[in-house]
Amino acid sequence: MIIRTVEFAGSVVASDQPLPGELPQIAIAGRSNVGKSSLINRLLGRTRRGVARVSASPGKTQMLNFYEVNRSFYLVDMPGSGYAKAPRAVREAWRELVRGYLEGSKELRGVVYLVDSRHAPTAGDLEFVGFLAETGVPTLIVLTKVDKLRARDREAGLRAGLARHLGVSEDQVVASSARTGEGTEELLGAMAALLETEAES
Ligand SMILES: Nc1nc2c(ncn2[C@@H]2O[C@H](COP(=O)(O)OP(=O)(O)O)[C@@H](O)[C@H]2O)c(=O)[nH]1
Ligand SMILES: [Mg+2]
Repeated sequence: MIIRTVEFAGSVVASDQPLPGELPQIAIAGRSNVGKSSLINRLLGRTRRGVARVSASPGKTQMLNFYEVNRSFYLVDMPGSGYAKAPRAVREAWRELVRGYLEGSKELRGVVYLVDSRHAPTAGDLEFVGFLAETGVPTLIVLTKVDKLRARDREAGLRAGLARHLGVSEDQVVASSARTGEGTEELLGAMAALLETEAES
């Protein structure tokens, strides 16, 4: 997939709010600081002037940001998970927004879920991926920041181990680095494949 145009299309702050338009969507999610903004900028080819802000104060944004790509689909930037140390009310609002969107959007073609390659998946990661499995939305898992791993850790069956841990198949897992660009083409290809499939219902 070649990225030709990217335009901010709007934000959604409540699950009963209409989406910015009717185009098919790929959503991207992961807990705060996992490297989501960096990866979005890498995917969309904006390493210098970012479309998604790399956060200085992570975890603040509680909205879905829609970026219209190639006038043909939305990449939806989901807020960092509400499982961390956020106050209960913030976590509940997050859950309602994210679950409402994932369950309700008719044009959602897939979710890209990010996990930090240096740590085992958290309880929040497991819960989120479990929820995706329940809703049946096609899921890609991206291991982030693999440039930070030592070579021997990389060779130790990282993708297979994570796939087993999360209960997904190994070919759903992409190793990536926003720093080196590793995995970008593979992920764009997988996203293009999801966009080619028809919505299920
Ligand atoms: N080494 C390395 N650092 C990264 C990578 N991606 C993100 N980071 C760093 O991780 C931190 C969080 O990144 P950010 O994209 O804001 O994460 P977000 O909170 O998930 O949007 C920042 O300091 C980034 O520079 C990567 O691929 N490699
Ligand atoms: Mg961010």
